[in-house]
Amino acid sequence: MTSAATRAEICAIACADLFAGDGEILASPMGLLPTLGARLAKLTTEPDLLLSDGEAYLLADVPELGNNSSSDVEGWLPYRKVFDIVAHGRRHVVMGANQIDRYGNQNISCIGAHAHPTRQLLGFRGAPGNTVNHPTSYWIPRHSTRVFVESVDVVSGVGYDRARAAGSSAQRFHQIRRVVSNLGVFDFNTSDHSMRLVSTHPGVQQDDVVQQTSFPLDTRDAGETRQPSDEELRLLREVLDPRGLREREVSS
Ligand code: F8G
Repeated sequence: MTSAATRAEICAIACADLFAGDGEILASPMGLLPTLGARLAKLTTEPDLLLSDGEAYLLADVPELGNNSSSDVEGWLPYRKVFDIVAHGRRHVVMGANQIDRYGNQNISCIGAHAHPTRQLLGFRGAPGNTVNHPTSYWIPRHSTRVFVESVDVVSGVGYDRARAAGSSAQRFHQIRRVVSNLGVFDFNTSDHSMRLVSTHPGVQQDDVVQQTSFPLDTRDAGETRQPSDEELRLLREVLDPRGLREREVSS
């Protein structure tokens, strides 16, 4: 009898489902759980996904998390080449966010005023180009009102309101697919493209999510995040992450 899925495993499944229907594109998961999800998707529903080692090599196989040394390299993809793929749009990136707001504006740049930040973070990185060129999703390992804010301090990834204000060229390829946090799954399929709750993870109450979110959430059609199949659990536990690194990122 397979033991029940942990919260980390539910998050890994939700991250794998981000790539549903993507086909033969470059998957660029940033972080442990998104990487685990992309590799699980490749082994199950999305065999045509192109995976990299997160630095400069395309992988021919699907290695265990944290063990790229054993993988077969099938191509070289330095950053300058990634920009070509970004511009062509055949990519789905899963980024993180120090802050994200109700229209999907993301901040990984700094906290406070850009001219005099109280905290310098990663910087804009590829966030602006990603969000106006191809599908973008977000992974938030610690859902809180500090992250899900009324308004981000600095916009790195562009949200639906700003894409709309910038006009059709900014909107044409703009698509924030989903946000996965340790509490639930969210999208922007509402009339004004504000964030809505798609599902809460098993054991999470909708009120938990509402309390940990600084802006109103549409929760009307929310369900429960799906459970992994026995085969998906086997792949997670025995093939992709036998050392259980996933449990360090998300506690149950
Ligand atoms: C806060 C907050 C908050 C943090 N409110 N304070 C404080 C108040 C916290 C700490 C301090 C630090 C295509 C492409 C690219 C490339 C390509 C082109 C990308 C070339 C590659 C390179 C490039 C972008 C990819 C991501 C980011 C992934 C994360 C973070 C994190 C943790 C969010 C999980 N709200 N928040 N503080 N990158 N990483 O109290 O204060 O600030 O806090 O796509 O790059 O250029 O383009 O963030 O911060 O997606 O998401 O790791 O920065 O580690 O340590 O938590 O404690 O020190 O006082 P973090 P953290 P203090 S795509």
